[in-house]
Amino acid sequence: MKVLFIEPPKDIWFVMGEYLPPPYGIIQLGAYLEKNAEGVEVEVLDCNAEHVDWKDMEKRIESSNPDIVASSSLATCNTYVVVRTLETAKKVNSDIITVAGGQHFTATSQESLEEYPEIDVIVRGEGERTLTELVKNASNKRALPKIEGISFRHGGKIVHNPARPLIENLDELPYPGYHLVKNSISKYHFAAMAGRDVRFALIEGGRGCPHKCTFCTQWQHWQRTWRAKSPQRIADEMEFCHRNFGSEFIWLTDDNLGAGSRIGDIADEIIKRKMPDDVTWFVQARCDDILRNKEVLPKLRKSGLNWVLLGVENSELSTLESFKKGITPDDAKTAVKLLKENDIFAHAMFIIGNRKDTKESISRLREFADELDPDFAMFGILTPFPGNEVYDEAKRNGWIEDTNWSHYDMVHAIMPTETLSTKEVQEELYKCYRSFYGSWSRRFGGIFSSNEMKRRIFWYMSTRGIIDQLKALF
Ligand code: B12
Ligand code: SF4
Repeated sequence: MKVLFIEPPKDIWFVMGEYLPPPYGIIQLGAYLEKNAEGVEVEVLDCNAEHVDWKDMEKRIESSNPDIVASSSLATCNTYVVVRTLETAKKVNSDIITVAGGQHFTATSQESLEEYPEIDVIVRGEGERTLTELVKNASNKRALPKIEGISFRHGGKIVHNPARPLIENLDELPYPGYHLVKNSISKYHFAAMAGRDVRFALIEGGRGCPHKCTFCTQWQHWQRTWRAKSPQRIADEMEFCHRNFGSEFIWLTDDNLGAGSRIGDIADEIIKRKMPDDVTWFVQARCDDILRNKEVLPKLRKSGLNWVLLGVENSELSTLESFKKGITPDDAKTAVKLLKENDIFAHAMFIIGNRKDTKESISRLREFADELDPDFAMFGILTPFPGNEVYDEAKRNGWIEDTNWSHYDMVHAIMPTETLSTKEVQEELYKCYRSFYGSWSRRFGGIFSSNEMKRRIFWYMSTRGIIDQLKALF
């Protein structure tokens, strides 16, 4: 039995400049299969790293001759490239079993199986155990109804088997399967964040989130729970990636830092590993978690944490409340200040385009961003991703104007607000970037900053035509 995982050719998210990320979800699944499905051969084809286009992909599938082809969308905007990948596999050999998974296909399992005949099976939610059971039983179609966590077609109908319970202890997972992409390791990078020649790796420290923001799909995907690897295990994985694959810029994929002493303990464990100073790491965080953990920020900085993406989201308390975010605009001000005081790059994310947004409220958001003055600001448009509450509400009310999934990337406007058309929301996004990065004093300060990361980001924002690309969208 051979399983070929394919990371399809994907468009980059242009507002972050140029990058090539390792296909973390599938190398994680591949490593789990190797450990738990004896005799199964695992291969990973990363089309982006190997410069494989659609025609070459066909040849690669032919020469690999797999029994199963599996692919992940990561985000909704990649739906069609996954479907095309599985279609290509079927074209090579219609007996290949095609499997899709990840957040988008989990949330749309019924619609996706109705719409895309090239998908045989969708693995919903956590993939490791479900995929392993599927692979072990792949030659016996009669076993499918017993496999928890899958959706598939049977007798002209779409069947959704019951959900599978989650893995209790994430420390039991194997280390991420970077060996499966070892020939591409030196190519993974995030130019704007760490430089073109710095090796970039992702590491997963936890799954899910205890919060329930309306615009986020994460908490629903992980069955409304939050589980974390131990601090020791997280530091071990960082060390493993650094020592074995030369990784120097590490993105911890967690969406929140977690409660209690956890994040400080992670810092202690990383410091104990005595990795070189040029091994740095990044994490996304809630503003209130930064406030709660202010005492340990110096220790985190010492452990190599040099960049934090803060979910600031909005400048109006009423909007934050409608998002069920559970923070205040003042929390954002304090969090940015604390990060800067600790020499940690403060990156803020804002969301525009909620139902009550007007030209005036978005203008106030721009003023707030200006006053907050993070080292780097990113603005996104509220997007009805299948699996978030915004999607359910928007669908119920008929607000969705654009049903092309490839536009669901928080850069394209998908729906209007009560007072702004979809096109006007798009224009407001451009104005946000132009107002933040167009200011001469900020631009000058950024390009000539003593902080290397800030210089790099401002250089990217001013030379890569990102603002022009945003203008071309309306
Ligand atoms: C790192 C990251 C990125 C990185 C790159 C990652 C990469 N490898 O390409 C960058 C910065 C480039 C990025 C960009 C974007 N991202 Co992003 N990103 C993440 C993040 C933080 C981690 C992803 C990860 O590796 N998770 C760990 C792995 C193990 O989890 P997983 O992929 O879900 O896989 C598990 C299961 O879902 C399942 N599974 C998944 N796929 C498959 C496939 C098969 C066959 C099977 C069997 C099972 C299976 O099994 C896996 C193990 O259990 C997630 C949030 C998160 N914590 O997951 C957001 C997230 C995936 N991103 C998101 C979004 C929206 C985007 C962007 C559109 C921009 C944005 N606004 O952030 C762009 C899209 C770019 C593009 N064209 O692909 C959303 C997706 C929402 C959605 N439904 O679309 C997420 C969930 C963030 C959020 N909280 O909303 N992202
Ligand atoms: S936005 Fe962040 S804090 Fe809110 S539910 Fe999603 S992951 Fe959790």
